[in-house]
Amino acid sequence: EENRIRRPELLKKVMSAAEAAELVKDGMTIGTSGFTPAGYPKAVPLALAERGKKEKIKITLWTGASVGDELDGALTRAGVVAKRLPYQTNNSIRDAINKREVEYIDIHLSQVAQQARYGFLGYLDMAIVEAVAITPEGHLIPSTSVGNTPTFVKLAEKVIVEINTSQPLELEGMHDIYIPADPPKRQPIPLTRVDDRIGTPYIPCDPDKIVAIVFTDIQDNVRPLAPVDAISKQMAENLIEFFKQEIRAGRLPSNLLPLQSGVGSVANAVLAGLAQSDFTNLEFYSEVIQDSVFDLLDLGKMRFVSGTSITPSETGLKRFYENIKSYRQKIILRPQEISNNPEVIRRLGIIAMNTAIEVDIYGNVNSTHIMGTRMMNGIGGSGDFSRSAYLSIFATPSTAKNGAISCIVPMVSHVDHTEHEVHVIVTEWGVADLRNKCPVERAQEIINKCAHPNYRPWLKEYLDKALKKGGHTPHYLPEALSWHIRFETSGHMIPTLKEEAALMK
Ligand code: 0RQ
Repeated sequence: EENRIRRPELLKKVMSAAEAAELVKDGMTIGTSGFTPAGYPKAVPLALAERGKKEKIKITLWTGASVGDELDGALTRAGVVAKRLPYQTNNSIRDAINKREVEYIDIHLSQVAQQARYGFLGYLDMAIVEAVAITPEGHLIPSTSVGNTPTFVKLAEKVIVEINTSQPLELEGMHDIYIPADPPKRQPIPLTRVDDRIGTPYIPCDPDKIVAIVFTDIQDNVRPLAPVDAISKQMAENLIEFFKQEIRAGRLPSNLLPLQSGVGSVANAVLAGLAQSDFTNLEFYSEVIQDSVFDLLDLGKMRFVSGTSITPSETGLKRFYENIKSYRQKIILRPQEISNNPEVIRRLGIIAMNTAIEVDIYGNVNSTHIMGTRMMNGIGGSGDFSRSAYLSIFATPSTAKNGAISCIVPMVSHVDHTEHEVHVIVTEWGVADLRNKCPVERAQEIINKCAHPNYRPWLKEYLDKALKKGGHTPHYLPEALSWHIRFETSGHMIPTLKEEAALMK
């Protein structure tokens, strides 16, 4: 215990998870550690969920990003979560959000901490955070993610610390904690290279705020990674070919620029593709660090990695723990306010690669809403990166649901990233370069390069109808969302021959 709690007076705050959960009161707002099932508190939320099954207790929950089932899942199923922000991926909470049993606020990940400090989100009663150790000063050593923890600890009236002994002490020293001052006193963030350290290796914490310390050894509930399928592999190849063209054209250096990549299989496939390519000396300035980043490091192709969370698969996590001494030389974990900071992203010239649910012919991107209404995961960091990136790339398979859905549509049913900040679209069919093109040129480029051949004639027909209506960004409004409506009523986006014949009558 002394190894983990280095301030002796705090030893008397050690208690069971159930005792700590009693400190949570109905109506509280609670900020937790955790970012993409890494470094989130586990034992206290599970105990709180048990309490929630027996008594009425509702909280507002702020996290870093998605967290494990012990937190989002168990608390939602016990009816404890009244309101939640930001990104989430847990099935229970997603269902509750779409039934509007949980109020959900989807904000850019870089903005959560500053909006909390500015007072936009209300009062923060308590922070519940995972740590690997507490320093003699009472400061906290985070575990596999940093997320919003520094600001939550700063703002919260009370802090519960979960010391997770499954998280190795060797994590100490990997973090770089920096909280910008608030306007009008804000200064430039002094980060000019991916590997710069600008803060402290611990999260500053007033030890008097610590009301409970709970020991646990529940591991991060990491998610399995789907194997790279043929479509993702083809998208990765298309993108790598595009990078090579950009180098030949003198628009990118031979080791590219610092890369950001979102979560999920496509993002992982792109990085896996880079591992097989001949690029070297790559840099990574992103939020999540997935398995393929460890491949790139092991192969000596990646020079340095900066992120806010280690998000590998189960085997990836094992590999990280086993080789932590060498990985920690090349990885820095930062608060998400810094990993995703638009000022830094613009300065470093990041190549941002994120995933779309659907894209329209003019380049607007929907990353969050299925059929325009049902929340998937949230915007995550994609907006932080895409709007400020040197090159902003969105990838999506050209179709979903076995071809019944075209991911290239006449008009997106929800907009997260506008035509103004989307530079490049990639599907398994090709790469649409939208830079320096007016809307109609963009539409032609996207239809010809990215749409599935089965849908190209339909998209062309739509564009022709739209062009007859005229305008700078032509639309034929009676049919702009007709593909979505058709999918909802008949299970596919384009009419079958029979339906088409009926339409003709
Ligand atoms: O659903 O599994 O039920 O079939 O959407 O799609 O292809 O498995 O892709 O897992 O990479 O997720 C955008 C959601 C993609 C993710 C999104 C259905 C499809 C499937 C998932 P099923 P895939 P992925 C990083 C930065 C947020 C923004 C971002 C995401 C399911 O990448 O949340 O990048 N991004 N943030 O069938 C209806 C369509 C569809 C569709 C796919 N057009 N219509 N359903 N699906 N396209 C995150 C952080 O910042 C932490």
